[in-house]
Amino acid sequence: MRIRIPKGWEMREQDATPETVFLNRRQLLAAAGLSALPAWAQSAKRNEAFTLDRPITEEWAATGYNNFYELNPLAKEGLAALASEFQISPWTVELTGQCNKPQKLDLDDILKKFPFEERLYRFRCVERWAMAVPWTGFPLSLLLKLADPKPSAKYVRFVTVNRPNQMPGMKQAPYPWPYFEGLRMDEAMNPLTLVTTGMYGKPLPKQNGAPIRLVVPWKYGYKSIKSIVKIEFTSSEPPTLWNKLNAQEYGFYSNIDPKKPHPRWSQAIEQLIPTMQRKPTLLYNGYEQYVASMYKGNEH
Ligand SMILES: Nc1nc2c(c(=O)[nH]1)N[C@H]1C(S)=C(S)[C@@H](COP(=O)(O)O)O[C@H]1N2
Ligand SMILES: [Mo]
Repeated sequence: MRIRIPKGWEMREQDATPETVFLNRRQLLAAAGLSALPAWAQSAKRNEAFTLDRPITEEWAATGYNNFYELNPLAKEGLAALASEFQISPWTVELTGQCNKPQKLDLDDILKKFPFEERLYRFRCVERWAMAVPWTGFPLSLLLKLADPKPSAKYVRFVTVNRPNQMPGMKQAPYPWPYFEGLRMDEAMNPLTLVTTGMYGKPLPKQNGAPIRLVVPWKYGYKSIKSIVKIEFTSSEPPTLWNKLNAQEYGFYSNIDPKKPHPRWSQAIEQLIPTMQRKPTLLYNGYEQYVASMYKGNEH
């Protein structure tokens, strides 16, 4: 029997170059030191536990249609251009309040310290627009545990950076800046609650809350606070910006519920950007199995 030895030009590529062709383009560029992607983004594997009932929103839509009142309280489009002065490096996040190890963490330390993964999450604004995004991040619980919260820590308060000279919207509207939000301790420690530094495999764009934000997928979007500089453990329920502005319309919990209308509109339907295709709203945005046990049903 004659063994036919393939000619060089007949060889499949992976026979010729055993290692490299099994790397994807992103990894190849990174190996050559040519990638703009940071190491944490390259190593973040998709967590297959989180699946969607809809396509991933096109990146241009999720990064081009935003709510970030510090940049512009009146518009959702064109916010990237308004963020040109916003400096996101260096950046520190302070852990403080009812904890044994208060500390300030440099963003670079955070990026090195935690096991980054990619998760596909549905995201729903209280105004009814919705999207589905691949976020890169890690569970907030890991960051909180670093500070060793005391038993008296029952809630967590989050604060956004306060830079009126870099964020033109802050001088446009008389909100009680800086933006502030909060979660109950069990919500903050829930494995779904994600600290996020990237989306679509890249660092977060400024208009989406660079360099570090929260993503709380079973709650209306305003709970997912952007550009965080301070995380404080508190013994009582912290005030939140939207609740302070209008307590009738925006509660502390803000869990997504199709049966609980906003005082000015129904929440039964949501609309997927950019087509605004209508979809039924899901209880807890479809995350009931992960979060329902935390609630008695009277939270709002
Ligand atoms: N600091 C800060 N965080 C914020 C907001 C904001 O105006 N300022 N808007 C919230 C609202 S209302 C929504 S719907 C989401 C929007 O996130 P996205 O622009 O990434 O879609 O961010 C939330 N986080
Ligand atoms: Mo929102």
